[in-house]
Amino acid sequence: MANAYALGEAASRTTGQVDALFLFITVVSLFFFLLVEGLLIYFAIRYRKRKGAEPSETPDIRGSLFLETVWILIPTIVVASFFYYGYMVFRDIRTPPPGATDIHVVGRQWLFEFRYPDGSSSINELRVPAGGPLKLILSSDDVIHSFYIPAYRLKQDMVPGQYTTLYLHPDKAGTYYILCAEYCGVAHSTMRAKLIVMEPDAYAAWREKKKAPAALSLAEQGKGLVEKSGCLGCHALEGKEKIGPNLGQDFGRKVLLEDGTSVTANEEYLRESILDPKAKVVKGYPAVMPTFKESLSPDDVGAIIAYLKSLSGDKEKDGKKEGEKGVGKEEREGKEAPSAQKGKELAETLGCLGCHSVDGSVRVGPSFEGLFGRQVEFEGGGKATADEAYLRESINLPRAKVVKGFPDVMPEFKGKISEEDLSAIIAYLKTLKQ
Ligand code: HEC
Ligand code: HEC
Ligand SMILES: [Cu+2]
Repeated sequence: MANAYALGEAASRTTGQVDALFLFITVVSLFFFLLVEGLLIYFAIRYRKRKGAEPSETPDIRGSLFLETVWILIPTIVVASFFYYGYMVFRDIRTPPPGATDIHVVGRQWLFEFRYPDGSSSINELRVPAGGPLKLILSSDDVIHSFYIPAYRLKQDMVPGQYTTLYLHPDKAGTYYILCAEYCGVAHSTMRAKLIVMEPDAYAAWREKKKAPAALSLAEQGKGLVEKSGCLGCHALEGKEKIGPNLGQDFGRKVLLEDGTSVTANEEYLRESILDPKAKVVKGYPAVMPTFKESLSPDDVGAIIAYLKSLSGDKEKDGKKEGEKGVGKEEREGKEAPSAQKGKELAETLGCLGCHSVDGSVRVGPSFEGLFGRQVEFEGGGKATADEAYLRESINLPRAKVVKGFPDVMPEFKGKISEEDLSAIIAYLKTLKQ
């Protein structure tokens, strides 16, 4: 997998495409490199100055139209073929596959969060069935990250305040690394997640076993937000228009703008329309829509967009099937006693160790070493003993009590990790004596 020329393992169709392109460019370049260098060395030897040879006059050679044409034409064809082949692969990778499942991915210092159509979410683990294509809608909560799947040969920036997209074809079951490929702060190197592609049967069985998904699907959460935020005062869904355009129009349609240009109504356009409505004003409408930057979180906007998409024409295709087809967060099975070993693995995979050391040194957060039973002082006064209840709260809702002298940057894990996992992590923390 690590080897870019390992053509054998086609984890995804993009793997083979990118590798073949790479191989083509390398082989052609190598051929011309050897040809040119070979001739150079050959001529240098063949026409070298020999000892005792008569000095001879350099022949007066003028241009050769034939030769010059050949050496302009051949490199032009070679370079044009690189471009053409590269462009064809690029175009195929960027073309939306029909029927793709939407998954929102948020990059955060230093973890990846995945939000699925059924309303569930997971951290550092993207679990999907093999076969169906995926559309990842990427964004960032803080700085620029880069979403990189080496086994698929795909990489895409995650930019704060903007959506970017990446299409995946999980063709082959297996576990693949997802890495952050853009330096994003001290714990950048620990920012990694797993893409777990399961056989459809195994996936269905796993979903069957896991607990019911979150109460509301992503689109349903979006519906609630649209009703609550007053959008419907200005927008009808269908039929007679109010002040703004109807919200139930087709996703992906062309929208004519006031300045005469047009845009495709994709996720990025919808996001911008909600957060920065003045940036692109729809033709024939007054620019009166207020911004919702302050009142809607990035997660809320993602949910609203899922709702707007479900209203549009492809609701049969996407909205209904989400129930069975959508992918959900992992609920680890089994009721075994919380084991410190499992807690250790979790602390690694969830990115805790990116911010917390286990050797007493201070990273972004306090060290885990000797934490259990320690007296902790809080920002703004107050103290507590680090007992189980305290650890539990610190992990679920870190904002509730912020440790003195540390920034309030730890992400919430409430609802992102199961009860068993939490117990396992706490069991692990208890083993880290000084
Ligand atoms: C004060 C009235 C008003 C409110 C409230 C309002 N909008 Fe708008 N909206 C408009 C108008 C007018 C336009 C068309 C002009 C423009 O593009 O700014 C528009 C445009 C849009 C567009 C682009 C539509 C298209 O067809 O291209 C979207 C999407 C949108 N609004 C979503 C929302 C959402 C979601 C909310 C609630 C969170 C909301 N709006 C609240 C008045 C409003
Ligand atoms: C983005 C960096 C970051 C990540 C990731 C992170 N933490 Fe933290 N954590 C902090 C910071 C900063 C503090 C101190 C401020 C506070 O209390 O919120 C903290 C505080 C804590 C505390 C309280 C420590 C004390 O001395 O009282 C515990 C327990 C804790 N984290 C556990 C975890 C666990 C378990 C994980 C993984 C599931 C995790 N953290 C992931 C940054 C992080
Ligand atoms: Cu990153």
